[in-house]
Formats: sequence, structure tokens, C-alpha cells
Amino acid sequence: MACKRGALIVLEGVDKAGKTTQCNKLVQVLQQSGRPAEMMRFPDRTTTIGQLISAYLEKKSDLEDHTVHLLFSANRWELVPLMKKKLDQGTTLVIDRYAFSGAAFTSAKPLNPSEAALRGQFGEERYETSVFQRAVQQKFEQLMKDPSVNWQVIDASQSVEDVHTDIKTRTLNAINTAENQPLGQLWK
Ligand code: NYM
Ligand code: MG
Repeated sequence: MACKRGALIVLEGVDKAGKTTQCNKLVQVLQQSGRPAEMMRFPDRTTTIGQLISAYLEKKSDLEDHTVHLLFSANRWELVPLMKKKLDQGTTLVIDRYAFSGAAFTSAKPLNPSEAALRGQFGEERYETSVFQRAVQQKFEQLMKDPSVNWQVIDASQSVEDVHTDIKTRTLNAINTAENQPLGQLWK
């Protein structure tokens, strides 16, 4: 009998929402319960393309907006064969950002770029200002209107443990659903 496919779990949101913490905890609890699971993140700064993106985010290089958008996209595509193989083998992938960040961050750029640049810093990287992050949040809200994506909204203002419990419950449901789905549907 063919092995059951894994689920593709993507955590999206503004910077500092706690996505990385939650991805790590989720993978740990899945593995402890004997379910094959691995974490990935985008941008994946370890590849050659990822290093170009990382230098841009750290303001060590300047890139034209369309160019960096396409680099983020290429950075996801270069890992698709590996992702597909893992899902096919039954491994659930927990991903810290995916293409929705690509759409939300790039489309937030035309909004108040000069104003955003003047505001207080979240961290040191590009995009890490409260004005920019509010624009990104609005873009995510628009993207969530797409009914073909199984969006689950998590209240990230809860405690780390409560957010974790919430994500874990929804993930176990997604894994059950994925087990009955052919992989091909995802990769048309
Ligand atoms: N980001 C991430 C984009 O602008 N486009 C994308 O396609 C992706 C995947 O990279 N501020 C931005 C969002 C973040 C920044 O991500 C670095 P992280 O999760 O902080 O490493
Ligand atoms: Mg960051």
C-alpha cells in the first residue's frame, strides 16, 4: 500500500508574531508522538539565492524591488523538489513563512515607503518598522479572503503554550485530512 502523504503546515504573519518559536515546538511535539515531521523556513538563507536575499535584508546590498521579489520566489522553487519528496514519503512539513509572505511583503512596499523608513525599528532588517508591518497585516487580511486556502487564524497574543495547543490541535486535523488526499492536488 502506498504510504500516506504528509501535511503542509505554513505559519504566516507579521514579524515578531512568534512563528519560529511555534514551528519549533510543533515539530518537536509531532516527532515525540511518532509522526514524521520536519521544519523548513523561507527565506532559506543557506542556499546561494538565500544568501543574496539575506544580504539584501541586512542592508548589505541594494536590489531592485521586482528582482528581490523573484529571488524570494526562486528560493521557494529551488526547494520544491525536496518538499515534494518529503510530503510524498509521509513527512509533515512545518514551514516558517511561504508564498503568502512573498505577496504580502512585496505588495506592502508601495505603501508609504518613505514614511515607513522614518519610523522606529523592530529589529535591524529591512521591513522591520511598525508602519510597514501594519501594511503587511492588511495585505495578509486580503490574502485570507481566498477560500481555496485552508486558513486558520491563530490569536498570537495568547501565551506561548496556549498558542502552541491551538496550533497543535489544528495541525493534527490537517494531518488527518492530508492522509486521505492525493499529493498531486497540491502540485498542479
Ligand atoms: N519576506 C519573506 C519577504 O519579504 N518575502 C518573502 O517571500 C518571504 C518568504 O523576509 N521580514 C520577508 C519577511 C521578513 C524577512 O524573514 C525575513 P524571517 O522570517 O524574519 O527570517
Ligand atoms: Mg525576521
